[in-house]
Amino acid sequence: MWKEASPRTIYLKDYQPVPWVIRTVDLDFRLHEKGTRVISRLTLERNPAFTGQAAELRLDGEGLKPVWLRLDGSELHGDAYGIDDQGLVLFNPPEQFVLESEVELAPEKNTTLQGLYRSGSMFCTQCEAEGFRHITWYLDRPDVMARFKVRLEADRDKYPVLLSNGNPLERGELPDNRHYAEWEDPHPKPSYLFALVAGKLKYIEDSFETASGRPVRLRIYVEPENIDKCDHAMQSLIRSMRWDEEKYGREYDLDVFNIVAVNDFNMGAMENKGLNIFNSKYVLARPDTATDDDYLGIEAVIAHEYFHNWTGNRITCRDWFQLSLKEGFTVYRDQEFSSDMGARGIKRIDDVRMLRAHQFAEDDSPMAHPVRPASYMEINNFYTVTVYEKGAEVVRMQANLLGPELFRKATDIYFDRFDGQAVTTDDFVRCMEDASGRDLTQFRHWYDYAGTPELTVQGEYHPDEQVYRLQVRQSVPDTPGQKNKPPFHIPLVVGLLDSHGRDMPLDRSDGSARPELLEVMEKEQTFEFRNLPEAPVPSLLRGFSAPVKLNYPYSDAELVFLMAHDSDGFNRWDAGQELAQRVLLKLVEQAPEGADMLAEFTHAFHRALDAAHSDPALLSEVLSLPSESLLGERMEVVDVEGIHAAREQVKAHIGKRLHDDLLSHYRDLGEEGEYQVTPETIGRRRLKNLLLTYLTASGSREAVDLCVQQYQAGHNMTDVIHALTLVADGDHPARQELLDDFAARWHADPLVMDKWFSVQARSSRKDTLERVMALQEHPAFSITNPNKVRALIGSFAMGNPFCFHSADGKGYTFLVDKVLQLDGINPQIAARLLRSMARWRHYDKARRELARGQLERVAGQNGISRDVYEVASKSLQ
Ligand code: 0A1
Ligand code: ZN
Repeated sequence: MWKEASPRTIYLKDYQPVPWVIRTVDLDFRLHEKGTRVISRLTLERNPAFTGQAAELRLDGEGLKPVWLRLDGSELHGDAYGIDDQGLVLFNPPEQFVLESEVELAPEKNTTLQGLYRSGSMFCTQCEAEGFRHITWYLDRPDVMARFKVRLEADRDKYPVLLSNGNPLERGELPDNRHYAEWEDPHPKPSYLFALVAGKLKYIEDSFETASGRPVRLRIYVEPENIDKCDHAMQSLIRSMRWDEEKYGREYDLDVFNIVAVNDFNMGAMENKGLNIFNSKYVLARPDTATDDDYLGIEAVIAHEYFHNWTGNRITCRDWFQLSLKEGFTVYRDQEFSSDMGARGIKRIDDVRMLRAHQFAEDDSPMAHPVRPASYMEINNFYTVTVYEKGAEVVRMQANLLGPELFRKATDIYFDRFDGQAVTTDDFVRCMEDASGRDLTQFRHWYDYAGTPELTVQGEYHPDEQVYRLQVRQSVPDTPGQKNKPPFHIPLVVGLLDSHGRDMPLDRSDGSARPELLEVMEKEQTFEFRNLPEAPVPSLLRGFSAPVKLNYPYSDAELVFLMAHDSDGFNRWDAGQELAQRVLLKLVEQAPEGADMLAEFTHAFHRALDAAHSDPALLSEVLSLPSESLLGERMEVVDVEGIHAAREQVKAHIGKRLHDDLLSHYRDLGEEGEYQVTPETIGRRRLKNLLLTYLTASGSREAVDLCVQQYQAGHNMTDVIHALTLVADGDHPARQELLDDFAARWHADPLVMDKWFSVQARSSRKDTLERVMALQEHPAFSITNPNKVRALIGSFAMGNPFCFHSADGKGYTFLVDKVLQLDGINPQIAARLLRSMARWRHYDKARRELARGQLERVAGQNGISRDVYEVASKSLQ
């Protein structure tokens, strides 16, 4: 906690290697319900890479109660060291020495969920980014990589399972009904990858043989009642291990790989070496408890954490500014894995939908920052969609610029060159350059500058020359601390459609070997295509080839044409979305042409719905309306009520006009046989549930009854929760009955109850805020559990713009009350919630004033955390 003055800002430009390095770490944990002790033995020596002058050595350590300290075996004299609230300083240590210490911790009181803490009846840890300093004195920074040996001891009955990183050594019994286990990790690692778990857990086990024949024992540990919900996670792990061998030539490197699911966790999961710790949301699944999206999320997060073993652990980050080195690349890898396992086209649409909704919004907010930030107050605030998802797009662009062979060559160079080191995003890009012989100097702007570039494109056909010219202009908006940015290097993939909707052969006047790939490098640039017998319709930014906003003056008719014919599935979908946005925005404006446009749109919708042989998954993407927040982003001043009303109007119109057709398609798509998680079955369920949404919006009695029937049939959680969501959004007489029924059935399953909280918090009913407040008293709610906070308060603030931004400002006041309450419990979660206010300047004057007042209330609070202070103060800038 900081007090009066503003907290410090840390700058990338100040990076310095450490004066001393740690070679080995021996840790001994004596776990107790009260008075846990940690004994540490570090071997330190001067860092040959450090050239500066340093007489003293500063070790990080926060909230540690010192018991004793020894240097080379002798107790340290009081004048040889100092301790403050940041750590331990040794005033004049020798060139090489052993530092031993014992500290006392209180994990049972740790609600921040960083460092060592308790989740339910177990002990566990979370050390990224700077949690290890809450465990013992250390050089808690990623460029210090050491070999760890860990011994843990605890009560034998309460904590029969004792886990840490690496391979197991011996275990044994101790007096007083205690026992111990020893673990050794042969791979040097930074402290943020340290982990331990102690608890009464059950596991499922499988095995994997690596390509070079190394057997690996795989286990997933969970609380006993969840043992029947681990199979999907295990299968996902096995598929990830095989995929990384096949696609990147990366094998696993320990004898065991353990995963533990915990209920109290700040994020999705953590890639600790050989011992991944997961939020139980990303492990546990059974058809009656988890939705299709949960299943897909589990597959993606299991893969993500596994892939970190190479991209993050073997090769890690030099400093936290380089976070996207591991996160951007690993997200790119998990996206590709999911695409290979499932439906590539759908995955791309879902990823881009999410990027546009969240990352574009962040980039256009006071919290905007580059993929590689230049400064931060609190690093935990930089685990963002920009570092993760935009970072993945930046890797994707490089992969596409190089093509698959050269990209593989580049990643081989990367793994070979940097194994065992802590490196930078620049080192990564240099591998791309070395593999391809290309100069990516200008491309590096993607890492250094924030803001979403905008491309404005115009086309001109010259019949006399049979030439088509595309003029492309780029601009990158100003963002906090960054103005007048230089032009980026933007890969713009295009196609040209003839009047029948077929791709025309592309022949660039500059003779380019990949004519579909326009490399936009200048502020303004013209690309010429020749030998075109007729004027084409351009299909631009195919596959979303760069994370940019695109402006091209398409007529509505051209969008309809692209929707029907574009050979690029992504752009077919995107044309439909653009059309839908236009209609919705016209209705928001209440423009006279809105009604005609809606009629046209409904026609197009109907045609798409009835088209023979369409893929249900893609159809469900095409027929989904853009979200309220996305529409808000297209408006100068967000019209909260107007947007909500327009979306409701369109849904109701389609629901009524196409009622019987929707109904018959709904019936055709009905559940058949046993629940399966395949791209086909997921696609069918998505479409079926979307159709039910439109039907319900029609207000017909029949439709609402269908929801109740679908709920009661209870085939799987996907169908059940969707039906409940629809019923909970209105005032159907069965509403309360179904909500009560659900809670009665699932009250003991925390993950399922999260869905119940979230459904109610997302409802657009007038009484939603009141309900959300009341639900905080529900026995299944807990303010100290991040999943619960996200399900109830997060869903309200981030997933319900209509109610959260209500004109009376009550949403803002409630949120800030919760942020201030949570700040004393878990600052990371508090800061994340507060981000929902960051775009306050995009609203009307009355809302702006209300929001500003609340943000000032936070910023003016004495003793708030660095995490929350940073978000509040930057939001107000
Ligand atoms: N590295 C993890 C995410 C993670 C980050 C921070 C955490 O605590 C503050 C926890 C997890 C990942 O990318 O999955
Ligand atoms: Zn990650």
